[in-house]
Amino acid sequence: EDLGVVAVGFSGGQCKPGVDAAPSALIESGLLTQLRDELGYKLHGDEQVHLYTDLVPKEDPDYRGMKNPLAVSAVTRRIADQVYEHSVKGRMTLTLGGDHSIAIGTIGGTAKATRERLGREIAVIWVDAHSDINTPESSDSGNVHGMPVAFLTGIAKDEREEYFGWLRPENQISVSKLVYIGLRDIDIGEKRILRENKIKAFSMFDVDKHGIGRVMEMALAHIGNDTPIHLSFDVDALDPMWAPSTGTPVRGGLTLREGDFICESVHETGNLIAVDLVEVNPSLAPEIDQGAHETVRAGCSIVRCALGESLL
Ligand code: DIR
Ligand code: MN
Ligand code: MN
Ligand code: MN
Repeated sequence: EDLGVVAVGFSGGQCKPGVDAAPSALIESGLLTQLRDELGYKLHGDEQVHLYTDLVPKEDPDYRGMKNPLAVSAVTRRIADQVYEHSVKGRMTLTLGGDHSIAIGTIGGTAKATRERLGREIAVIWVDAHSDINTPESSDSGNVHGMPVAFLTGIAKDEREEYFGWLRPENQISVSKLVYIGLRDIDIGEKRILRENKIKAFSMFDVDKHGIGRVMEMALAHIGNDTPIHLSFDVDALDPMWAPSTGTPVRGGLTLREGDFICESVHETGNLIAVDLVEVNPSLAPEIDQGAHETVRAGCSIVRCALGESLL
């Protein structure tokens, strides 16, 4: 099977340096080699980590409270093109981030490619401790990695091309085809948005109450069984015990096995078209070397499970 790989060394959607080093760390630990040699994928792409420095302007003042708005908009616009080029050819697409703002590009790209190729809307499974659905106005932090879902659904928008106005209807997803898993740290404004838009969300409460097996049945039933699925996995969905090296760790998260199970279940549908793995930050951890190693290892496991490892 063909696999398009996009390695995104970008950290401008939040304020902590280091998340840009994740793709190299994941690749150096052998992830792509495993996908090629053990899972049998034919890899496509330039096999280089993109830093997009040419797209980062010298001056990038806050706009509607957003930090680095011109840079994040320009970089995600470029990522949307990269992902689109793979996805429109029918390739499974893997994007290694980078902070979660990059999903504006990855999902913007697959949404457009899938409309063109299959005439279909995609569904998105967003696995995260956070719901990343702040509007610029509801955000306390101004970090765009807390806003990608708002821009992708049209809940947040801007007229100006250079401030995400480049997102067109064909790049967007509908709120009814969005499902969250793993939530446990949601801002007040986000809660209102989730409620008002009746968005399907399985928090850690639901994982504890029903078990991950039943949660995945319900999540996939909501999506329907022949809808193309884009899986966007924020490593902070995992408990810091398994993934300490991330910008905003929140205790009480998924076990690594629960994270792997989510990915295996999505793979098993046969409808997966794209995977993002984001927010691995090898420079952050209480015990840095050990923590970074464990987090990279967890990230590799998540990706391998999504791409079909360990299903008989
Ligand atoms: C917070 C934290 N909700 C914000 N968000 C994220 O900044 O909007 N941390 N995504 O990963
Ligand atoms: Mn998160
Ligand atoms: Mn996130
Ligand atoms: Mn398979």
